[in-house]
Amino acid sequence: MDIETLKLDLEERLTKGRYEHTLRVTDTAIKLAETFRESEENAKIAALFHDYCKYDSLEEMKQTIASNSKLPDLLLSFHHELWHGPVASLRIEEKYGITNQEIKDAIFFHTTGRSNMTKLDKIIFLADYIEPGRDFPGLDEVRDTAKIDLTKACYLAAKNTVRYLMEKNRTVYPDSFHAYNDLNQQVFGGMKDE
Ligand code: DGI
Ligand code: FE
Ligand code: FE
Repeated sequence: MDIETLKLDLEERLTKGRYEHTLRVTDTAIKLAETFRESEENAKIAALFHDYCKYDSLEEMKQTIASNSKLPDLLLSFHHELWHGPVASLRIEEKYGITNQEIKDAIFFHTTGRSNMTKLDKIIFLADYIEPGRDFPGLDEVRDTAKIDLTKACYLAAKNTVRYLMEKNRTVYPDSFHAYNDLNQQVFGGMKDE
């Protein structure tokens, strides 16, 4: 795949701000891959494509989800912000022939996370959260943790996201809860709550 062609495609599909976010996520993901010994090439491709469908028409995404058995219909009962990752995981196979399941999954789950996240899932989920353009409460702790413990940093990001959604009275997609619970058990050793 020619990265320069892909970047031109991204620049056309995304706003300037979103394109710049994508480049910052890509840099961050490559650094995390280096630190935590994951394929830098896979991190780069997954990061470049993670928001590929961010501005696709809602009608078109709805049709794609409803008609494709790989995308759960449950998505349609939740906020449309959750659609762009799963839809992108299909589009990049159609348009760029990307069949690598790890890359497709990291893109699919980048917004919510999931149970049993792969290392690449964690890298993309975290890079999207901590890229230098972001500014959330609690971000400094997540950024510091990301230098030494990938799973714990993802746990903090997942916890902050679930808490934020609840505070705003938004619904929480099941995979976001599954990510939170599973990362909690990975960090705290799966001890029974006391
Ligand atoms: O695409 P980005 O803006 O870079 O970031 P993203 O894909 O992580 O998140 C997009 C939005 O999705 C963000 O405003 C928070 C929201 N979101 C994340 N998890 C959930 C969620 N919204 C709902 N309703 N439920 C979730 O579980
Ligand atoms: Fe996104
Ligand atoms: Fe993003």
